Amino acid sequence: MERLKIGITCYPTLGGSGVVATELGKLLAEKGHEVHFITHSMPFRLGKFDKNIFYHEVEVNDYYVFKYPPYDLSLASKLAQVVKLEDLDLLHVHYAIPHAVCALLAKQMVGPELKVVTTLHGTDITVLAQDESLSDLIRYAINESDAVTAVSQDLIQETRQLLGIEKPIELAYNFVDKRVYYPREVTSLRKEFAHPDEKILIHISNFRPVKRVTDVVEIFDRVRQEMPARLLFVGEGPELSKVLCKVKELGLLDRVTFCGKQDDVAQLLSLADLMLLPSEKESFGLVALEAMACGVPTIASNAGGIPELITHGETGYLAEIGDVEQMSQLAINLLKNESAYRTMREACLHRARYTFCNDVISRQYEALYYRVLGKP
Ligand code: GMT
Repeated sequence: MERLKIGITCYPTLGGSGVVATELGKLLAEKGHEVHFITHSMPFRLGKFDKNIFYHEVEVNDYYVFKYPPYDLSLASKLAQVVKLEDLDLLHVHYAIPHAVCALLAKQMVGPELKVVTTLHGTDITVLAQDESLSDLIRYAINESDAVTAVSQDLIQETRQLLGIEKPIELAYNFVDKRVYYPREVTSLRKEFAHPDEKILIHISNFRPVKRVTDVVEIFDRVRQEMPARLLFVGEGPELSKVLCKVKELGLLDRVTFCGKQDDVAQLLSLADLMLLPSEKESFGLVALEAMACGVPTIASNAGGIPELITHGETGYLAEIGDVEQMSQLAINLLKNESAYRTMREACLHRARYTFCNDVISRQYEALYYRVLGKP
């Protein structure tokens, strides 16, 4: 197949969309394509040097007349420059706002032969599209992109409903690299976190209100009344102090570890027995897939795209948003039943490996690029 030159723009700091965009770029580079990341800082999962991967930093001019430095214009201008300089075939942008809009502006500048593929990740639709000052712009970004993908069927439906979009939106689930996400050997590391008879529960997020992180504490509190257990929090964000207060209020400080932001998530996941993801909204829930690939089932809320990822009773359990009582009961029953747990763990490994596998999804994106470019 012809080698493509692909530009990728995403949010390069912590977050599932940045992880997916970066991992996809790495996989495409492995397949021999030339991949150019065009972002305001180095994507945090970029890792080691690869001769097919390039990074172009977007610098924002903070001229004194600007009340707000115009990042979006700097990005559009940089995209157009890189496309021309490197002769890129297409831009794959993650998030409609601002990235798709910037890519469309770059396309106006360089010509219609440049193709724009936009991936919707969630909050660009579920939050921003509700804002009337932005909804027309998001609709424009989707309608004018050469192809649009979304990370769950639920997100596709919500996009159609909220914005009245008729254009086809292709489903491209998130994925995990099975060479990175697998149950690691962590016997000695586990001893540093818990006694052998203790269960380890884990929550990983950006601690935004939508994650309902205090529910995690409530669930954990009920679980540890039934069995010896510990809770690991990975990540940081605006709700962290509220969570800390809740942990103190319930007298759980000696049972809870705050690990902060971490790079080697597979290692930490491999320590855990159960992942908790009681979010208000989640268009996919990448972190639950990462847990699944490490053999860790998730107790989650029945929200957004989560049921497309977690099959209730097979690879985890779902309960209504905010129903901490039911979530705790499900967690307790599962952790007490060794054989049910073993079966669920196997199902997790199988589902992550075969349904959300890096090979399958990267091939899907590749096929989409060739189609958009009219290259059979
Ligand atoms: O969930 C977040 O707060 C971050 C956001 C992001 O930009 O990474 O996550 C969204 O995209 C992820 C990758 O596709 C999905 O796994 C998350 O479910 C989605 N978050 C929401 O829909 C709230």
